[in-house]
Amino acid sequence: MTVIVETPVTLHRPVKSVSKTPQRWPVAEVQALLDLPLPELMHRAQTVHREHHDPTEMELATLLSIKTGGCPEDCGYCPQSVHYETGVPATKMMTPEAVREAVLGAKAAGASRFCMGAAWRAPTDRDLEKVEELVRVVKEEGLEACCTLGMLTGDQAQRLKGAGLDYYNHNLDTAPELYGNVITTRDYQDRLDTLGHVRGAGIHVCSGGIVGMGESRAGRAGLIAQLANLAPYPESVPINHLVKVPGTPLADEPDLDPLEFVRTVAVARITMPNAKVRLSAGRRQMDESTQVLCFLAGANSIFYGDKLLVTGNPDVEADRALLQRVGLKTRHTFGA
Ligand code: SAM
Ligand code: DTB
Ligand code: SF4
Repeated sequence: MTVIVETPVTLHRPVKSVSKTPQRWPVAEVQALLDLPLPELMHRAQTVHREHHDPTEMELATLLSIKTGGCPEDCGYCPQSVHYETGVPATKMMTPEAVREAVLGAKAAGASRFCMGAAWRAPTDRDLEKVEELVRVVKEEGLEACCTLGMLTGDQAQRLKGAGLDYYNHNLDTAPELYGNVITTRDYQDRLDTLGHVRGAGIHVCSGGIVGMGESRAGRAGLIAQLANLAPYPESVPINHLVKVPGTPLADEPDLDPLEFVRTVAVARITMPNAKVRLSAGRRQMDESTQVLCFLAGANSIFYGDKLLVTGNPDVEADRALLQRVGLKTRHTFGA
């Protein structure tokens, strides 16, 4: 029997549970973790981290926007939506030659994963053919390949798997009950359906969300519980801090207490012990001490390179210095 989780009126369709077994992480339990005194929460997160990972290793993933702007979706955080005046011009898709150059640069700088993002609601089959070629370029250069292209059909996911794609990024972004406040052009179940197609094709799942969009702790608990209750949970979990882009509806969102962000990372680590937890967007706006607290809370992956998709990321030199100061090894230094 499929369990239907109660959903608010803002959703177009009810969100089906992805598993027939009892939920591993009830939202109340996730919220109880978020509410722990910070020393207790950090101790638990570090214990889980050490049991499942080398806490001195950091994964470096580089992002490239292969098709920027002009997106028909209305995601309230996104500078690439046509619905908002953000000054981001729409571009054509990058050529395989230009992508290879970017891949070589990322490889030389020490990245191990290369993630290509496109501002689409969903790729057409013609788009997908071109992306398959780009995935092959990444694989030829020996990096792990990840794509984030919007919604996929099962057949499209199979085709990407055939091209050698290792990971597909598709974020749940927020708790189901908050989704309709942020995006109206698709619903939560669309996201879950795509994740199902990706999983079904044998591609590793990369799925996370955004913190700092005005949600309460309960909202953050709802997001983490959804991710942790996917069966299996994602191999890769990006925790983005909202980047407030002028022109987007969330541009004037009040600042989130940085410790709330750290708590969210810690709870992602505890509830998804084997996953790579990525401290994703928002590092440019975050002080280095907060980033280090995130590493201590179990974040073991970062986006590496001066740009995310359209907004800035810390300079490569600054990141190298930070990793060295903390004593973290990257694939370059641990030689995997
Ligand atoms: N169009 C595809 C999609 O939405 O699935 C792929 C690209 S989209 C830019 C990938 C993710 O970037 C979003 O799901 C969201 O989590 C993140 N993102 C976009 N704008 C952001 C912002 N201003 N701050 C933080 N994260 C953001
Ligand atoms: C993810 O979770 N974060 C990345 C990646 N997946 C594609 C995107 C962050 C985008 C930040 C705003 C921008 O530069 O567009
Ligand atoms: Fe489009 Fe993705 Fe931005 Fe939403 S997050 S507007 S789907 S590019």
